[in-house]
Amino acid sequence: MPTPLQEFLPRLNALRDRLASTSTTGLFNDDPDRFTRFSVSLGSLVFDYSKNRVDSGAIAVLLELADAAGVAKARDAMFGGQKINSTEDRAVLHTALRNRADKPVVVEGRDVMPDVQDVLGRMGEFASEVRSGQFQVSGGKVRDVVNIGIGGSDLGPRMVAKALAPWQDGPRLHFVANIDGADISDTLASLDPATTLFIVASKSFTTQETMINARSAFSWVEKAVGSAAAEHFCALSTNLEATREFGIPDERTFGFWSWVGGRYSVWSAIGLSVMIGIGPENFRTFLEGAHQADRHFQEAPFEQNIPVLMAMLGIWHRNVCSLPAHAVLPYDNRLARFPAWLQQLDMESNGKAVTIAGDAVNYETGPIIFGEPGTNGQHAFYQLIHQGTTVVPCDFLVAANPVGTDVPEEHHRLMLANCLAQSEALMTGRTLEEAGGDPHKVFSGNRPSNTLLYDRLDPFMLGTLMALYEHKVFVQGIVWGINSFDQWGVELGKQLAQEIEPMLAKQTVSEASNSSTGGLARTILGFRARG
Ligand code: G6Q
Repeated sequence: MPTPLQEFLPRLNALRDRLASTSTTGLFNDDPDRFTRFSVSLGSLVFDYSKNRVDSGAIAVLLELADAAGVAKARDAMFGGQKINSTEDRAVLHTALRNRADKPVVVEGRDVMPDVQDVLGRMGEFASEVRSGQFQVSGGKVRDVVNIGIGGSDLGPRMVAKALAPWQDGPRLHFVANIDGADISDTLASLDPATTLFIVASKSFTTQETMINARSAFSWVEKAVGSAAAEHFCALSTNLEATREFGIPDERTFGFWSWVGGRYSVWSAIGLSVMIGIGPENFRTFLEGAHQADRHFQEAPFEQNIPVLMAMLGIWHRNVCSLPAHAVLPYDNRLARFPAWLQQLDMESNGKAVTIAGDAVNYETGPIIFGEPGTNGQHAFYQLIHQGTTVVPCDFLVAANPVGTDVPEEHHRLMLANCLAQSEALMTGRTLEEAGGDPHKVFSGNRPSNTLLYDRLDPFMLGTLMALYEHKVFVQGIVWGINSFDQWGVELGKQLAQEIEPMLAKQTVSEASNSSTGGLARTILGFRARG
C-alpha cells in the first residue's frame, strides 16, 4: 500500500513543475505581503520561509500531507507517553523533562513528573553547592568541571555551554568525548586535579569511550590526591549498578530514564554541567524556552506551526526537489556547535532506510546536515551553495541584538547585514547580463532558505530553538514512516572494533576478515614497531 507521501508525490511534483516557470523573486513581486504571509512568530522569534520557491498552494498540499501522514496523532502519542520507539519498546518523553506546566505525564500507568522534579531539584541543590563552594573536593572549591561523555551525552551540553557563555558564572566547563587520548590529555594539561570535578555522563555507563576516559581521569586524580580521588567524581546515568561499581556514591549520581533518548538528553541530568555553569535558575529558563516550543507544536494550527512548516519544507526539498543536503548557518559565533548538535539530532534520527514495519523505503529520507557559523562559512563553502551544481537549502539563524560583547556595535550590525545579504543573494542571483556577460559571475538564484530571527540568544531562546528543531525532525520521521528514535546504524562498527582491537593487542592480524582491514592492520603494527 502506498504511504501518504507516495500518494501525494504526483500532486507535489506537478506543483514543483508549475513553480519552476516562476522565480522566487517573481513570487515576491506578485505578492507585496509575501513576508507577512510566509512568516510565523513565536514570542520574540520569527520564522521566515518566504525565500523558498513555494506558493500558498504548495504549502497547503504539504500541510495536507502532514495531516494525512498522521502527524497530529503521532505527536499526541509522543507527548502522551506511548511507546512510539517501537524497535526499542520505549516511550519518548524528553518533553516531560521540560514540562513546566507540571501536568501529569503517565507512562505505563505511572506519572513520571514527580521523579523528573525530584532529579531536577537534586541537580539544582548540587549545582548550587558546587557554585558556592559549599561542596568541596580535596583541594577545596571546585574550579573546573569536566564532562566526560560522548554522542548525546556530550553534543547537547557542549553546544549549550558555548551558546550560553555570557551566563556562565560558575566553575569553568570542559568537555571530553573522544577515545583518542589526545582529547583527555590536552584537557587535563591545564587543570589542577585537586580542584577539578569530573562528571561521568553516560546513560548506559558502558560506553567504551566514556569508560576509558573516566578511568584515565580517575588515575590522574588519584595520582595527585590518593584515596580522596572518588570525591572528585559524580555520575549521570540510568545504570546505578555500574555507577556504584565505579565508586560513585548514589548521592552524587543523577538518574534519568529509558524514555530519554541520548540525543534528547541535555534536558535531563545530562545537563548538569551546564547547570553548574549557568546556575539552576538559568537552566530552568532554558527548559521553559523549550516548553514554549512544545506548547506551540502541540497547539498551533499546522499553517502557523513552525516545526511542522520547517519539516514540510524539508520534505519539499528532499522528496519533491531531490535535494540531498541541508545547511544550518548560525550567524552567531556562540552557536558554533549548533550544526554538530543538529547533525546528530537529524542524521541519527532520520538517517534510516527501512520503515517502522521493516520495509525498505523507496523515497529519500534524512538529508546531509552541515554548517558553520557565518560569516566564517562565507569565506569557505558558500561558493558551492551559491554557484555549485547542487542546490542546498539553508537555515539562517540570527539574533537582532548581541549579548555580552565588549566591542563596538558595528560588529553585530555588519554580521546582520551579511546574514540578510546571503539569503537575498541566494534567492535573487545574478543574470548573465547583470554579470556583464561573464558566465563565471552568474548566480542562478532561486536557492531556498529559511531565516530564524530572534531578539537575542539567551537561555530561553536557545531552549526554544533546540526544541523547534527536535520537533521538525520528529515530523519528518512521521512523514517518512521511519523510527526517528533508534540508532541501530551505530552498532556494527562498534562490534567490529571489538574484534579488531584484540588483533592489534596480540600483534597478529591473521583473523582479519578482508585484505584491506588486514593490510591496514599489518601496516599499523609495522609503523608502531618503529615507534
Ligand atoms: C543518541 C545515541 C548516542 C548516545 C551515545 C552515548 O541518541 O544514543 O549518541 O548518546 O552513544 O551513550 P551513553 O550515554 O550510554 O554513554
